[in-house]
Amino acid sequence: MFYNQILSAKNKNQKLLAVLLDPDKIALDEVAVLTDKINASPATHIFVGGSIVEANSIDELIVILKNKTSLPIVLFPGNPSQISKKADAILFLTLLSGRNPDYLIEHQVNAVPILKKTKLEVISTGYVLIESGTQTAVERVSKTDPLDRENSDYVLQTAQAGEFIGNKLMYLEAGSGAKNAVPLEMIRKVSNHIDIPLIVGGGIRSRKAIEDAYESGADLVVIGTAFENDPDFFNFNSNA
Ligand code: 1GP
Repeated sequence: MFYNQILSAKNKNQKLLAVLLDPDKIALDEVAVLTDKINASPATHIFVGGSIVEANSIDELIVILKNKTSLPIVLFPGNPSQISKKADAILFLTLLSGRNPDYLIEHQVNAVPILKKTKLEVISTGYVLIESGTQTAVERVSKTDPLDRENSDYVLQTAQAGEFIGNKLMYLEAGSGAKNAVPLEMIRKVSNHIDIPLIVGGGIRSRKAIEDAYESGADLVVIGTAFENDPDFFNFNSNA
């Protein structure tokens, strides 16, 4: 159902926007106020997760969110410990850019018994990490190298392999807080040559950068750090 909504938005060329909340970076007593800001923003989805979530507060965070918003809550987990049955859906990620079997199949296998006890909609998602100028948490935690930001052909080939494998979404990721976002020409190339919806995130910090990503072919843009640093980010007054 949530996947079908994303697909139908893509078919209508309606662009989607997710706010990423990392349970380790927000205090639970701030969530209600932040959710009001999200409700007043153009966000269409809330993603919850991070590379390392140490706080054992994902369930609690989602309960507060659910009380305050009707936006879909989608898990974006760094590992199976971040699964919460309180969410609506989960991006079931495969780190296609890396060659670490833990992030290609081990975590996925370990997640199954947990997922089978939930009603979460599981959405197969190819996750492709692109070099962004500095080492990001995904690189560090997954112990994998990102793909060369100059080599769009290889990034496309990787995304197409994910599509052939059966991924339902493709996520081009520069990494949270990335110095440089995914190059626009890379977004364009990938979006022109895959049929599944394209998510783009990492290092996007302005309204213009969001618009540029959409114009280049992103179907859904993810904003994490910019909103963490400035809860008024979506007012778009100071950063246009
Ligand atoms: C990270 O793509 C997301 O997984 C968001 O990145 O924190 O840089 O917005 P930022």
